[in-house]
Parts: sequence; structure tokens; C-alpha cells
Amino acid sequence: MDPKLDGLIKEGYCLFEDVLSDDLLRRLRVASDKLLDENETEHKDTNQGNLAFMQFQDPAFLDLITWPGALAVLSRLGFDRPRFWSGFAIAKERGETPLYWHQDWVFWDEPEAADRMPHQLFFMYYLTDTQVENGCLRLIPKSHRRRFDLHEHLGKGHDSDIRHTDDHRHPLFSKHSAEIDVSTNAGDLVVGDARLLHSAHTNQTSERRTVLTLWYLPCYDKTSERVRAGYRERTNTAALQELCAEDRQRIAPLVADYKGDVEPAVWNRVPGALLR
Ligand SMILES: O=C(O)CCC(=O)C(=O)O
Repeated sequence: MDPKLDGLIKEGYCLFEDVLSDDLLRRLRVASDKLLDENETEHKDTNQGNLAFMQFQDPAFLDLITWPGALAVLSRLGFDRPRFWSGFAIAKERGETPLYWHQDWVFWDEPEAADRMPHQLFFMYYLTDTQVENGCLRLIPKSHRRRFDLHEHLGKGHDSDIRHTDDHRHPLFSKHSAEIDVSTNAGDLVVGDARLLHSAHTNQTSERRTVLTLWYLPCYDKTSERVRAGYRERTNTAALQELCAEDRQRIAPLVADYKGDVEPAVWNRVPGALLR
């Protein structure tokens, strides 16, 4: 088995170096700074940082979603017909508190929650080099399929009060004995299973630290109709309609295109009996 796929399956993540070109990286920095500077939504100032929905506000974002290097990574991992779900730009400004431990799978009542293979992957691109000092990613290997003590405190994750609490003594802000730091160089790609527990350190520097997180559905055609219908409920199809014909054509192979009428899977962020 490919060692990266082995890492993804066993540890819940893998790292690919130098995936973005210098030119795309430069354009993404400009585009994401603008997006984050202009963000006036309720997501602007939370324990997640300054979070903005990344759609097609700038041509660089479409280039990133359809980036041949990213599709080559998916293909190397054995996912030849992935779909794109959504994307976010997340800035950690100077002195911002650590992120809380969380996981991002939202269909915990569905059999996919216990699958060996991931049904939802994060692609995280940090736009600067990251270390502990400026808020690099932390994660708990194997936590995508194995229950850890932290799971008892997770609650509804991003859908809960932990996004806004001032009490950073909460266990979800604690250091964990199994955690590891993932330092990256700008242009590297961290691929992870949505079920993996992850977080990020405080940014102690004076520079903004931005990550672009893209969500791909790697084996969409093998994912149940219920889950595909669930994703459809939370997809902004209007943004796609606004693209010009040429851009729509570029993204067409990645569009999550479920058209059935099955009852959508219930949105449930709380890992239950399917996590052992
Ligand atoms: O801000 C970070 O470094 C992590 C972002 C994150 O957890 C996410 O996008 O799910």
C-alpha cells in the first residue's frame, strides 16, 4: 500500500510537501487577506479565529479547488473520482487563543462513521511556514477511529458554546499526552480524515497565520445516498450558478451531484457508539 494512504488510514492524516506553486501561493495570500479583512460575519471573532467561507470570490480559489497537484494527491491516495464540498479561510491573528480540540465529521449516526476508509477529507494549506510559536496544527494520531478521553468533552464541536467561551481552562483547550505538532512550510498540504481530533496552538507572533481548509469527499460514489443527500442540504449551489460557463466546466467533475430523493442523513457532530 502507498505509505501516504497507509498513514491516512492508520494515523488519520498524512503530509505532502510543496504542493502549491509560488505564484498560486502569492495569489492565495492576497485573496485570503482581502476576504478575511472584509469578513463581517458572526464567524469573524471566535475561538476558531477569523473564519470566512471560501467560495469563488477570487479566481485563485477556483484554481486551488481544482489544483492539479491536489487532484494528483487524491489520485495517489486511490481516490480517482473525488468531489469538492466546501472551503474556509481561517486566520489566527496575533495573540489569539488556541483553537479547541474538535473533529469535523457530521454524520455520526451513519455506518460511514465507522469505516476504515475516510468519506470526508480536509486539505489544509497553511499560507506561511508554521511552528508552535505562530499557531501550527496539533492533532491526535489515530483519534479518527479510536476513542480518547477528550471525546467525552467534545459535545457538538463547532456548533456549540466552545466557539465563544472565555474559559480556556476547559479540557478542550488542554494539552494532551498523545498530541503531536504538525509544522509545515508554506505550500505544503496536510491531508486528514474529518473524524480526526485536531486543534491549533496560540499565535504568539505579530504576523497573521492563515490556513485554507478545503473539504473533499474522496469516495463519493461509494458513500451512501443518505449521506450524499446530507451533504447536498449543506452545499451552496447558488455560488456555482454564478460562475461563468468556462469556470463551471472546470469544476464540473468535482461537483457533488447527488440527485436522488432519499431522506438526508441527520447532521450529528457527536461521536457516538460507532466510535470505539
Ligand atoms: O486553524 C487551524 O490551524 C485549524 C483549522 C481547523 O481546525 C479546521 O479548518 O478544521
